[in-house]
Amino acid sequence: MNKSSKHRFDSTKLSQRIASTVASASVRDIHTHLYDPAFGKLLLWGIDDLLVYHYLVAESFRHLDLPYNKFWALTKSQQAELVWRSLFLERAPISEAARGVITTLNRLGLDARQGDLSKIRQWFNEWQPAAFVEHCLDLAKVQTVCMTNSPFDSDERGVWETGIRRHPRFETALRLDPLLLSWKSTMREIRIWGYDVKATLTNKTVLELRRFLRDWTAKINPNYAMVSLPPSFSYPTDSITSQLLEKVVLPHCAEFGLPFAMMMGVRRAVNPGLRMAGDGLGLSDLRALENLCQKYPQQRFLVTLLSRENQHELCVLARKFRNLHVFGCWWFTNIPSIIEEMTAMRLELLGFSFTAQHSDARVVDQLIYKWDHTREVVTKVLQQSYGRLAASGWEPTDAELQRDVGLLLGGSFGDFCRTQPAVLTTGKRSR
Ligand code: RAT
Ligand code: ZN
Repeated sequence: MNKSSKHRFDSTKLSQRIASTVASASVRDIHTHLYDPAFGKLLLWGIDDLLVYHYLVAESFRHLDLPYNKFWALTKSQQAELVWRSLFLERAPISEAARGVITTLNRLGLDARQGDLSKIRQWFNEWQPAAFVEHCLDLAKVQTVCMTNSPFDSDERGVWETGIRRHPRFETALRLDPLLLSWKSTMREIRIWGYDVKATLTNKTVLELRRFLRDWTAKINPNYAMVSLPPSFSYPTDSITSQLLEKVVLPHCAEFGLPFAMMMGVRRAVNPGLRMAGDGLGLSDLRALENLCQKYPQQRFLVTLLSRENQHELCVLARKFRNLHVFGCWWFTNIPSIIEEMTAMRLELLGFSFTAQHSDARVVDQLIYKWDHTREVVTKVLQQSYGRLAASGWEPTDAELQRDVGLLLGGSFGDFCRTQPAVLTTGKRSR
């Protein structure tokens, strides 16, 4: 056998098989800010919500001749009109978030080129929210979405407390940012809700916080607990965040078998005038993550990072710790050029043991573009990777393609969440 000869295969056919597999694969969207229709007005949808998406507001302000507070004083429709004018009429909607609106409108059967928002609004007005949600999920081929559920959000609390009939395609996640990052004010709120907590983490306070988390876990039945963390996060330290993790959150996760998701690297309110659009990013200290993975081998950590410069180090860390699952191209990394490099790198370092993307959708219609755009890039990356593999002598069958793509779009996350903690126990190093 001539060892140097490349395996012969029909690369056009393989590329087509990959494209159609990715296009038809069903997605499990593991992190969004969408709400089950039962949450009423918390569920965002329609053209105005699409246009006032904070990703677009930030971009729009680069062109608007208007102080921030004047913009915020406008109605949602007026704000949407300004965004439409500045990003869609006065220049081409070339950015990822702006193109997203175009993809979405086109897939909904609307002519984005007509320029007239009122016609587009009319079209949306004819929908009932629940039917529209179903339509978007189906168009995006998204089987389930995971919400972000915060006991600290007063609107959301109200809904959970009145009791609701849950939609089967909306899963839940328990968001704990206020508890871990604004302890003093959050502690006061928790006390008002009937838990006997004090500013110092006495035994009693720890027990009461565990009771609080237990109550919310019973109420919402989350897939995982979660927090977003600033670049300054480090572990271990004697900070209250570190202590709360050790004494309250991680023991709670262990008790309920919950993975703990950390979204690392966000700098909140870099420009407060922009409100939700004013957050930035910074490099995370991945030693903190390494220390957590090392110290809690039976705790499963789900991690996504905001800084592009951290991504390679994260992949290497995931090779060392099987209790670490890498997911998504988060927020500022959710742009085609970076998704492409991150997905290629992850495949090369981690095989299929990661989750390629989450949508982070806040408006249900966004599921359409977020997943369409991700599918475009994942297809391209897989065509290159499988192309190389086939040239090396392993051409995948259709069934294998379906299996592997399924892993990237939620299957691998499901496998990770099902791993029994006992399996994750580390062995002691013997040399
Ligand atoms: O992507 C976003 O919409 C951000 O505003 C954040 O919500 C981020 O995804 C987060 O979950 O903290
Ligand atoms: Zn998010």
